[in-house]
Amino acid sequence: MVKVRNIGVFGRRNTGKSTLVNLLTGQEVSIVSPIAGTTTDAVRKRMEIPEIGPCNIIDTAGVDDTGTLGEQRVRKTGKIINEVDMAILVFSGNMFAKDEKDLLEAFRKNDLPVLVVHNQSDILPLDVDLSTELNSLYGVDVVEFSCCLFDEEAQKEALEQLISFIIKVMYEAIRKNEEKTILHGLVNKGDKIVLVCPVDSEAPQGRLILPQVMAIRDVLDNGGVAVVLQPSELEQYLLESVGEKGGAAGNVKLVVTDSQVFKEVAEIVDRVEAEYAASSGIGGFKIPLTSFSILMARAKGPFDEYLKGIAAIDALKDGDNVLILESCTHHTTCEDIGRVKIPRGLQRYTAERIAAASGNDRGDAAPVKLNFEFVSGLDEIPLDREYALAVQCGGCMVTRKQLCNRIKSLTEKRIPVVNYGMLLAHLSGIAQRALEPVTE
Ligand SMILES: Nc1nc2c(ncn2[C@@H]2O[C@H](COP(=O)(O)OP(=O)(O)O)[C@@H](O)[C@H]2O)c(=O)[nH]1
Ligand SMILES: [Mg+2]
Repeated sequence: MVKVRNIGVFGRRNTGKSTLVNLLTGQEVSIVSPIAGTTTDAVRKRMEIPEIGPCNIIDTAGVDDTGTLGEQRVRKTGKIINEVDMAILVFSGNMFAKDEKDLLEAFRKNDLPVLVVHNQSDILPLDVDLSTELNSLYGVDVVEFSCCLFDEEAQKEALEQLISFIIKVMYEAIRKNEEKTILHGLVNKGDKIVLVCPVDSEAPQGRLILPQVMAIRDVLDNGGVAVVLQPSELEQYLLESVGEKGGAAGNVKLVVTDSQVFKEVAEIVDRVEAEYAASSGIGGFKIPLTSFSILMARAKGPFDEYLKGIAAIDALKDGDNVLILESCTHHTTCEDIGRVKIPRGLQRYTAERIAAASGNDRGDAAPVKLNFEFVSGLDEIPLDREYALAVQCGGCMVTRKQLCNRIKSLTEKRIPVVNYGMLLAHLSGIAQRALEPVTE
């Protein structure tokens, strides 16, 4: 899967942002004019950057826009800061003042690498002292640039130099935000990783699902051995492998299973452990067991926040507000999980937990009503209400950075967050065991 990176172009009006975007992408995509405020909406254009691959260049409205409409545009620009992997800050005429400083501050808050471009340098060249000062104060590269050079060769050369700076900053961005692999830190050379992949009616025709493929690849990349089997083959395999190698040493490093069959798999693992203890007389032999959804949560999002969020599930009470964040709007199975499965499961679980806590039978628990609110895609999160919990979807359609930024806006307000997979694991009582191998 090829990843598309996002680059936002920011700055005041009339600094030549749209002209620069057009030049970079080699196409007339944004309307350019000397009238301030021409670009009213963010314009995205795809371009291929050498070494980096496909990128969306996002042209934004000037941050110095005024009036009600202007304010809306400025807000939208702020939203884009949350979505991009790196920023290009355009200024000109050596005017580096409040707007530019505010932007740098916003980038810094988001841990967003930035390249500063002094445009329109044909009109007024970049002041070298200013450049040095910006570099030492903010640690940014400042590139002197012009979109309107007469000499075609010189323009081409300048553009190439600019792109090489973009590549440099993008590398920094990638290094900072690279998604972790699904098994990061869990598999070393020679490790045997058993992947339990049920092929049932829910499995896609003729292929494996993404987390399974990712896990196989990760094992291969690390020189491990991937054993892929269905639940029905697991017990026999584990027994043989334990018998052969004689116990824990050099044996199965980890079993990863689909959550749907977690309990069944856990029972098998327990049986094998007990059988080994009985036949060898050596106790305490454990085969670590986790689930694909726990591994995905660990690879994709702010896992430590999710771990903290789990406690909040057990503190929910009647009338609490719960926010469901669906980052992929089109995916029907995800939608079903977010709109139906989680609300229903969470209310039932909470009712039973409250009943059990007060010594009542879970069977005649008083129903609990939670108020669910849904936010789709990267829409703005309504943070004016109090939420007892937020539940984020797996986030397969968004980047790690986008996901982490979104969740940061919640945790800053002390709203606990979990994700779909971890919530479902907790509701079905498997979270604790599935988390064990990944939380020591
Ligand atoms: N001389 C000169 N004019 C430029 C340069 N870049 C952009 N312009 C002009 O500056 C004006 C504003 O450009 P535009 O791209 O619309 O600015 P934006 O508001 O930042 O998007 C237009 O008239 C452009 O032709 C440059 O490097 N040199
Ligand atoms: Mg513009």
